Order: sequence, then C-alpha cells, then structure tokens
Amino acid sequence: MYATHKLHFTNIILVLVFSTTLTSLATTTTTSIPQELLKGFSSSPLSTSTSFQPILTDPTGNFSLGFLRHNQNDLKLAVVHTLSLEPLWTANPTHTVSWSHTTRLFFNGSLVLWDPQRTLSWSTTTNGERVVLLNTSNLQVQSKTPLWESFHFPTNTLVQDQNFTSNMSLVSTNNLYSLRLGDTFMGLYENHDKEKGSLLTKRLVLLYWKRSALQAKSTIIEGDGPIYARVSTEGYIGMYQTSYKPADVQKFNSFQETSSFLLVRLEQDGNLKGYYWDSTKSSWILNFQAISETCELPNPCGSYGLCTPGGSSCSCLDNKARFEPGGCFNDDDGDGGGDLCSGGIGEENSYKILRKVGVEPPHKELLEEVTTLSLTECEGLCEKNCKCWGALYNNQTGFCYVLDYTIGTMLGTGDESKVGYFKVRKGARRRNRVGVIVGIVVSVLVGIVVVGVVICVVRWKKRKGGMKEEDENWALPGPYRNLGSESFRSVEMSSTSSAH
Ligand SMILES: *[C@@H]1O[C@H](CO)[C@@H](O)[C@H](O)[C@H]1NC(C)=O
Ligand SMILES: *[C@@H]1O[C@H](CO)[C@@H](O)[C@H](O)[C@H]1NC(C)=O
Ligand SMILES: *[C@@H]1O[C@H](CO)[C@@H](O)[C@H](O)[C@H]1NC(C)=O
Ligand SMILES: *[C@@H]1O[C@H](CO)[C@@H](O)[C@H](O)[C@H]1NC(C)=O
Ligand SMILES: *[C@@H]1O[C@H](CO)[C@@H](O)[C@H](O)[C@H]1NC(C)=O
Ligand SMILES: CC(=O)N[C@H]1CO[C@H](CO)[C@@H](O)[C@@H]1O
Repeated sequence: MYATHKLHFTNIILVLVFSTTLTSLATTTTTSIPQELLKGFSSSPLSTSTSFQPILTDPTGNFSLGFLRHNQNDLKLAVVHTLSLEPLWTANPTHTVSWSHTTRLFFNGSLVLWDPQRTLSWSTTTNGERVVLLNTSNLQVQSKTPLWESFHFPTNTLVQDQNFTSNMSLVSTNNLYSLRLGDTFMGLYENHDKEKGSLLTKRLVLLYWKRSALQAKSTIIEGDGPIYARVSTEGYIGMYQTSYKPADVQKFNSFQETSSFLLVRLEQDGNLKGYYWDSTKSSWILNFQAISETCELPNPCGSYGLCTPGGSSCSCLDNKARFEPGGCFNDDDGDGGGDLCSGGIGEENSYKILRKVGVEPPHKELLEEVTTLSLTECEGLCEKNCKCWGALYNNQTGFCYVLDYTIGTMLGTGDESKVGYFKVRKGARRRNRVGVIVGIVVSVLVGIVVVGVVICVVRWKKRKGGMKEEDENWALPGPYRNLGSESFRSVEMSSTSSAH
C-alpha cells in the first residue's frame, strides 16, 4: 500500500517535469499558424498544450481558432481573442469533448469535431472548399460564397458589427440566462426547468429585463421586416429595422470615442455587459451594463433569498436561516426544479409555508398580476395549485402575483403592506454551518457503509463465479445526476477574472 503511493508520487513529478520541457519546446516550434484550412486537414489536441492550441488565425493575428482547455480535461473548439485568450465563440457540441489525443478536428467539406469514444460531436454539415477566419473574428466555411459562419451561431458573446437577429440567442455559459429579440424589443430571460426528470425537460422562460426600441422616440413599423441588433464601433448597441439608422441606441461609456474592439457578453449572473479592449493596458475594460443595480439581477441572492436595494445586501426570506452564497435552502432536488404535483395523496404534506412581510417579486412590471380582494384570497390561489411556489400580495393595490416557478430572490421593501407567501419543499434544508457539518458527517458515514457493502457484494459475487458484464456499471451514477451537477457547477473561465 505504502510503496504504491510513493511510486505514484514520483511518476507525477516525472510527468510534470516532462510536460514543462515539452511545453517550452512546443511554444518555440509552433510559430506559423495557417490562415486557411483545406480538405484533408486534421488535427488533435496535444497533451502539452496548457490552455490553448491555435489551429487557424485571421490575417491580422488578432483572433485564432483553436482548442481551448476547459475544466482541466475538457476541450472547447473556440475562436478567441489571441492576446487575452478570451473566447468570442465556441462550438456547441452534443456532449462534452475530452482533451485527448483521440479527439480530432478535421475538414472534409464540413468542419467536424470528432470524439471516437462518443462518436461525432459537432459538425458544420456543409460541403465547402476551405475554412477561414475573417479579421472580424467570423469563422467561415466557404465555397464560392460563405456556406456556414460562426456569426450566425453566437454563444454568449457578440462582437462589434456582428448582426444579432430574432432567430438567434445568446446563452450564458451556465445555461441559466438568454438574450433574445422580440418584435420591437430585446429581452433577457431566465430559464426555469419544469417537470424535471421526464425525458423532455420543459422550460419556462421568464423575462427579467426588456429594452423596447420604442423607448428611443423612433417609430418601429410593426410587420415591416424583422429588427436586428448590432454592436456599433461607435460605442453603442443599436436595434435596427430596415434602415441603416438605428431605431434604438444603448450607449456605452465610450460612446463616440474610437476604441479598438468592442463586445457584449451575457454573463453568468444574468447581466449583459459590454467591454472594450485596451491595448495599452492589455485588458478588457467594462464599458456597459444592462443592469446596474444588483437587486435587479435575476437571482442575486439565490433561492429563497432576499435582496434589499440601496446597499444591495442579501439575506434570507426565512429569518431563521443564515444567508450563504448560493441561497438559503438546500433543496434535495438539486436545483429545485419541477413542481409539487407529484406528491399524490400526501401532497399537502410535501411542503411547508413560509411567510414574510415587506417583500415583493423582482421585475414585477414584467409579471402578470391578478387583483384579489384579500391576502387570504391571494394565498388561496397558490395553495390550491400544486404548480404554484409562492404568492405575493400588495394590500394597497390588491395586486396578487402568483409564481409558478421555484422561488429565487425576492426584493425587500420597507412597505409592510406587501406580504409574501412561499412554499418550501419538505426535505429542503436550511443552509447553515451546523447543517453543512451534519451533512458532511452523514455523507462520510454513508460513504463508508456503501463502500463496505460494495466490497462485500463484489467479494460475494466473485466467490459465486465472477461478475456478469452488465453488472459492472451498476454503481456508476446515472446520466441525469451527471448532467445536472455538471451544469450546476460549470464555471466560466473568463468572465470576471480577466474582463475588468
Ligand atoms: C465528413 O465526415 C463526416 C464524419 O465522418 C461525415 O458524416 C460527412 O458525411 C463527411 N462529409 C463529406 C462532405 O464528405
Ligand atoms: C478586414 O478585411 C476587410 C476585407 O477583407 C478589409 O477591407 C479591412 O480593411 C480589414 N480590416 C483590418 C483591420 O484589417
Ligand atoms: C449585418 O447586416 C447589415 C444590414 O443588413 C449588412 O449590411 C452587413 O453586411 C451585415 N454584417 C454581417 C457581418 O453579416
Ligand atoms: C435566420 O434568419 C435569417 C434572415 O433573417 C435567415 O437568412 C436564416 O436562414 C435564419 N436562420 C435560421 C437558422 O433559421
Ligand atoms: C390591509 O388593508 C386592510 C383594509 O384596506 C386594512 O384593514 C389592513 O390593516 C391592511 N393590512 C396591512 C398589513 O396593511
Ligand atoms: C482587438 C485587438 O487586439 N486589435 C489589435 C489587432 O491588431 C492590431 C495590429 O495588427 C492592433 O493595433 C489592434 O489593437
């Protein structure tokens, strides 16, 4: 036992020494990166590339297409800004791709990302002649004309002069938020999973920020062609209909100054932020924020949190819970999706009630309300509906807001006439230190027991004449848990660290 551990340790050190020498070799040899990929091209990630392996560059050298390391062992095919390695576009494969010598990017008319363990994972499905990266950072598969371009499939970022149309969306890397265009507006939406666990996860999208083109005293003619949006090099996000003159302008701080390169990005907190590249400081400078007040963000204090404007401080709807980043309750259902309808006979016992005075729903101007005569009537609308998670009543106006999605962060107001009623799933634990410690102790104990049982079962089975093949995977976690926890934990490598 002791000896094997020692052996492993020396192995690791050897590998480390080896890889650092190889990395320095690799950086000195890979000097010329092509500006065009032709049919027959193929490339695989090198284990020695630490963060980014360039494959293709644009004529200016400002942008590159390449393999970007993600979460240590995963790979993203990305167009990055070369100096900062900030991703401007990433391919959206059917599953995560590992950084492995068996992973391959090739061009056979289609640009294809191939992972033999899990087969084809991404393709442009074209029949083109070459792949080029334009000086705008637009990746194109071309024949005589462009057949496919990355500008038509934005991820979480729009660069300057990239057209954003109503059949596109920007999605934050944690998949929780999206930016889309309506007929006459652009809006930010929060995705809520409904009926999780079923094969088709239904999504409820909730508008939490809206910018109407009509706000700018310009007339949008409905039905006269779609509107689209673009980041102008003059320092604004413009919404356009048919003319080249924008129907609406959202100015950046650098409005009408010439700055080198602009982009907007939908960040993981649900804010849409604009940045410019400052080449003297070699960094991205924040230039625009759609939402400037923290409490106006979609979920700044997590589930069952309370955000109080002014100081923008977070606390919990439940006075007895202590606020911790991530929310006030640990829902046993992971991210707390779904509803309370599956409780069956014991349904009314599947949740408990939490009431709080002086709260209102966030973005209530974007919510639909019903008018009720009393607080009791308002609460009754929620109580009888197993899809409802909460109801907020304004005693002065009689407005009742019924929330049929899981409870995120509410707004604190000093106004005592505004009352909130919330359902908390039973089994959801208050987040506090004691709870966490008890949780850890319990899971360690459970772990020991499980390992013990597994060892016993394995031994017993072996004694009974070996394992059947199909039994080998029985202890692996199921796909749902995997996917769920992965998206929940996924961390954006860039947004806050380098983009300030
Ligand atoms: C390129 O390769 C992929 C994967 O092998 C294949 O599905 C596709 O048909 C090929 N495309 C062309 C144009 O040969
Ligand atoms: C980018 O390319 C276009 C045409 O290909 C050219 O007109 C323009 O000057 C180039 N811009 C830069 C900054 O190189
Ligand atoms: C964006 O749209 C405008 C107007 O339709 C067009 O002139 C321009 O070429 C488009 N830009 C790109 C990069 O497609
Ligand atoms: C998106 O809309 C544009 C025109 O507005 C159209 O050319 C393009 O094919 C559409 N793309 C998709 C995927 O529907
Ligand atoms: C709500 O309104 C009723 C009648 O308008 C009043 O009697 C009651 O005191 C109010 N309650 C609160 C909490 O403001
Ligand atoms: C965005 C960016 O990095 N732009 C640079 C592109 O390259 C030229 C020189 O070739 C620089 O001047 C720009 O700052």
